[in-house]
Amino acid sequence: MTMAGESSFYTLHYFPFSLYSLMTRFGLVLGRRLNPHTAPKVQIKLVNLHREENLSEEYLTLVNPRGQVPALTSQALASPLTDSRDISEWLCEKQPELVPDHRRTTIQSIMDKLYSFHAMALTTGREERKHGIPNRAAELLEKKDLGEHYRRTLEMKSVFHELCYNDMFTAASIENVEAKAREFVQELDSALNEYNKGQLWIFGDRPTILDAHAAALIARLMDVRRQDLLTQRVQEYAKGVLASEEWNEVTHGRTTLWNASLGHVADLNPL
Ligand SMILES: N[C@@H](CCC(=O)N[C@@H](CS)C(=O)NCC(=O)O)C(=O)O
Repeated sequence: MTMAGESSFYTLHYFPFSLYSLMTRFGLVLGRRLNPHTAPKVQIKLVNLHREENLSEEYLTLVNPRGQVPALTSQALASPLTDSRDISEWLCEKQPELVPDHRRTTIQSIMDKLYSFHAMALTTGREERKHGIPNRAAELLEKKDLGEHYRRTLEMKSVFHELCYNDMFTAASIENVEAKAREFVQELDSALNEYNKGQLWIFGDRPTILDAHAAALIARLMDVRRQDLLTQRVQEYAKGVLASEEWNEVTHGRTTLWNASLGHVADLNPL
């Protein structure tokens, strides 16, 4: 049996083209670079959203009833962590060097801004926005031969889907998310102006948990050509991070968005 403590093993349920998964994995990589001795042992497990593995009975029951990635499981946890911010907070408790005391207030304030909106409203293409994100859980519920338990888990996922995605693409909601994204970018820009001085990471030569989240979000915004939301300074910072070994360890040179030239996600090696 695995006991809680330093030797515990964790599993990060992960999809390589999920923004919030990328943020989480980048945090793990940066923490390990800062201090390999305190870095938790985390294996990365693919949850292939393209094959709806997030809607399997096993995933919905044992990992995340919301059917989303990322999620962190372990016998050392009382229950799975099913939100990227919760996973990062757990990581920062284990590796406090990711949140240096004298930067804590700034980091928390910019993280609050980053988590004040869901980036999907900004990164979904025009056509998809028109039709909305299909509720596949509701479609699966049409099947006649579902077991009672699986039916209940799909019903919960379907309700969550409606809550999460129903109003995401209305003009008012997109306008609101764009305004929040600009506030995040503005505050990041000010922090870069004050602390960065041409170095790789936001606060100089050592990364923090904020680099993991901010750089991944900016990478995605650049991948979907939303430079209109970014400042020049923020783009320069992100370009530096995206050229780093640390980012390469997460993406292996891939973009944050899947395209056919990358092949099937199930065949990606390394993940
Ligand atoms: N608040 C969550 C958001 C996670 C999220 O939106 N995950 C997306 C991929 S980036 C997902 O799993 N989508 C599949 C679905 O919702 O069915 C977090 O920060 O972890």
